Amino acid sequence: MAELFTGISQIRYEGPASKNPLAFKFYDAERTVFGKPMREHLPFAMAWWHNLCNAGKDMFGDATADKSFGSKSGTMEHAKAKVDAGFEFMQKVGIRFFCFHDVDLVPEAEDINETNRRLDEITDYMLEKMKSTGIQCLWGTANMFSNPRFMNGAGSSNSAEVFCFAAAQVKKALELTVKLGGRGYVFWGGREGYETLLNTDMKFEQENIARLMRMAVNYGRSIGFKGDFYIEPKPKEPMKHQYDYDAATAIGFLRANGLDKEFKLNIEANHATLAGHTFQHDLRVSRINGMLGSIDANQGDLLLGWDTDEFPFDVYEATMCMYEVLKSGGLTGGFNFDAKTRRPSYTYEDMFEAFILGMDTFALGLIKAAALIEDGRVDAFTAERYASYKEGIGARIASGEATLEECAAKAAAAKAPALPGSGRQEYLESVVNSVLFS
Ligand code: XUL
Ligand code: CO
Repeated sequence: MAELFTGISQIRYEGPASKNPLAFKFYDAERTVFGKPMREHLPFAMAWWHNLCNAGKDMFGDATADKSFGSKSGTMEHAKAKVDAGFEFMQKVGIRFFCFHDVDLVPEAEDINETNRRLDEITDYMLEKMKSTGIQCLWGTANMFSNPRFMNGAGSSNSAEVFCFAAAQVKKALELTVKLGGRGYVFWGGREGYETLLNTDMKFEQENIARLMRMAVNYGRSIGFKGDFYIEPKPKEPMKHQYDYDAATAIGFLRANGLDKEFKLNIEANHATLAGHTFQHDLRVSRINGMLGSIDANQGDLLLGWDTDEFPFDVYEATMCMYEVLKSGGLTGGFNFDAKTRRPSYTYEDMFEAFILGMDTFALGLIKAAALIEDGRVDAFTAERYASYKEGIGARIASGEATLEECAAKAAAAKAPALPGSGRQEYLESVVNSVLFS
């Protein structure tokens, strides 16, 4: 196989002073931070769909990038060329994982049996590459939102035939994930939602989504899938309302349907902000519920109201993300760059520079989050803020022993409580700045 990205060699760490666009400034894979090498903290993954399939087409204009990789789109030859390109790219940039949807890998045929045959062929080819490079699969998923048949959703479709087709895709995508040794399997409910409540049986639709997930768990476990299932929340887009709105909603749904032991969450930065939260908020909700599994590492544009899937460059956000990840004891999944270069950044160099940006941003986030924890002032202040629950009536409340009457008696004896201590937000923000910029 001929080299595709000629003129671009292995991307190396050159340090913060480097001006080389094709070098890492902060991501130093072997550098130990918080007790382990950066590459162990940061299992980065390439999203097959963005990096190898997306050529910059949007609803106002055609593709700007050439992702043909030397062959004709819609053919198995092109599917193989994408595998070649993807593995060369991942090796050169030093990425050890990838994520895929079924239809990212091969062109979909009219007949699902033919699509599945193509998927078998391409994954045989991918397995060879995985063996020779050591690159692994982070997670797999089924695209149950692009084809017109999924206009009303997959598990939530009003059509039982469509539900069955979705089930067939999930079955195959699970088999492929097992074949490729994937760490996880994702459900992103792209069209699992509604456009209008006037035609929607919300209760039935949500129950059916849970049924599809339960079927997937049962089948996955029966074929030896030992990884985590993930829900990837998103509030809207493409649907007006999506049922997996945010982390809290998805956790409630999983618990209500007895799926919370099998599932964790895959939190995407841009989805959290679309839900009106910070990225850190959804990570925190997942972490405190023991369900932070994996991350779709990208960034939105707060001036735009849609999912822009930008490569992350906001070091403050990455620091707060890595703070949650370190407090969570790491991820069972990884950091998937569910991100695309901007439409005017259409060259092969741009693809590399985008990953360098994302990896450097998360490396900085890791370094700064570790420094914030080691500094200790933020954590110590937060712990101290709840000191009144350490003894007396506070301790009895926290242990669940206190009664309403007991609390009321305490309040009556004191006549009125003193004001709680200052929240000192401005002081804490300046601590963060001093850690970030020292
Ligand atoms: C869409 C999105 C998806 C999922 C996988 O917003 O994030 O690419 O990550 O289906
Ligand atoms: Co995503």
